[in-house]
Amino acid sequence: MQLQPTDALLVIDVQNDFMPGGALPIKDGDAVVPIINALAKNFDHVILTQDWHPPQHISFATTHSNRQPFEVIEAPYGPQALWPEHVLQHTEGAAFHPSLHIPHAELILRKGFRRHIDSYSAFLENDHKTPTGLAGYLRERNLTRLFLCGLAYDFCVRYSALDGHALGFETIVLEDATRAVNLPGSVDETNKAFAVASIPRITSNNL
Ligand code: VGL
Ligand code: ZN
Repeated sequence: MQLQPTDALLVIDVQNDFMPGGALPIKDGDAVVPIINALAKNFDHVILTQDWHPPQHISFATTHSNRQPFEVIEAPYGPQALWPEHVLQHTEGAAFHPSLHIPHAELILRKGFRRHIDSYSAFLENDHKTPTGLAGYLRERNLTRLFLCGLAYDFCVRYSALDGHALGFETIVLEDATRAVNLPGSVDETNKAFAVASIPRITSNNL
């Protein structure tokens, strides 16, 4: 596959709390770091996202009484999964993995920074309506094709890819540069949703 000047690499949530030993660990999460560092060298445009929650965020099980991580609650905007407290603003857990090395990354987009609404997607918060501003940024800069990687395949990569596609960007997932949280059914559902939307899953050696 030939890369073009209008391509962008979107690196989702490569943050300490999602790594083994972190607050919301993803199995082998750290394995994506060297792959993404190598990938990024092929792109003129790289955008990083950073999940960035305040204390008592709606997605934390501890914010609600008698709730456990991985349960789902009904939020005013729809179903919301609950998680251990993670990526608290300005903590080490919210920092990027120390080995992530992409000096030319041009934008760090923070999301999930408001207490009462979560944002898995880099484009729309979890009400599936409120824009983060990323679509406008990409359009103004004429970045039309997106390659997604990072964490987690079945949550933030999933919703970012689906929204990017729905908003009119050509969207491709670099599957070997992602890892999944793997809740029951979550990877199968993600694969199905990508197939329905005709979002290709490729490996980074195709670039
Ligand atoms: C994520 C769960 C909660 C992700 C973020 O980056 O996929 N998952 N917050
Ligand atoms: Zn989060």
